[in-house]
Amino acid sequence: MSKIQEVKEKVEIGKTKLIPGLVQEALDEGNTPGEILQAMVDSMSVVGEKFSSGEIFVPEMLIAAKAMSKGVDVLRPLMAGDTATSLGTCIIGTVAGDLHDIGKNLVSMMIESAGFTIVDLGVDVPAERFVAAVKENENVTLVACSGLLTTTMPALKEAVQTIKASGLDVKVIVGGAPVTPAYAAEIGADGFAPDAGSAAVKAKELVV
Ligand code: B1M
Repeated sequence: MSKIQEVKEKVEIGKTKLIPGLVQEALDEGNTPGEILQAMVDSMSVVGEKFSSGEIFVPEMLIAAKAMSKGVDVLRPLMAGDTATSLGTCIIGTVAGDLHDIGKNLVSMMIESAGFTIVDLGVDVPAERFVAAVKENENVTLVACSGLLTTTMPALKEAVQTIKASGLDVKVIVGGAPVTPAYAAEIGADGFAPDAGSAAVKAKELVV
């Protein structure tokens, strides 16, 4: 079995301690960081399907997520690229009621590599916290809000609308599995991206 296949399988079953070593071996085998990342993203899709079908439960989903995070830690320095901060500061967080952070962390990494300074508010971030963070930090040009649950889509709407109502001069980008371009437009976001790579492209586009 190839190392990349092994990474995929071991993330699925949450073998957290093995993952950093396996990711390194997959790199040594000549796989690119992007290919390894995609393998781990695919693992999480499998985990999601197994959860939906009742084959696994929240604890298994959680350990798989931890395993993926360990793998991302190994890839991060290789994917970070140029960290020039000329595009200003980006406040990022997962919206209120939502604890999913893997996608948000990948988006954060890619937006940082596009040239933003990142202030990460973590998960379960209330709308007002985004506004406060814009005021507390210097040269904030962008707020990035992630939401993974259909039940937290209203929180995404509240975040965008609270930021817009504050009158602060910042762009807002939204994304996450249930978010569509139409929903992003409907709630008044300036931008939407379906994945981490395109979030970085869109982020740059919004502020230059
Ligand atoms: Co949860 N979960 N989860 N979960 N979980 C999903 C999302 C789910 C689809 C699983 C399923 O049923 N198949 C489902 C949501 C269904 C729905 O709403 N339609 C679900 C559910 C139901 C739940 C709970 C309610 C389960 C329960 O308790 N009964 C619960 C909710 C807790 C809460 O948040 N309040 C819950 C809990 C959890 C864990 C804590 C156990 C764990 C998260 C751990 C963590 O994140 N640290 C977890 C996990 C791991 C998942 C799955 C399996 C994987 C998520 C993930 O990390 N994907 C997920 C199933 C799935 O996604 N297929 C699932 C990999 C990641 C790279 O992709 O996050 O989509 P993603 O990010 C992508 C894009 O979406 C996009 O770019 C990213 C990278 O390319 N993107 C943006 C994300 N944010 C963006 C922002 C942008 C732009 C793009 O601009 C700002």
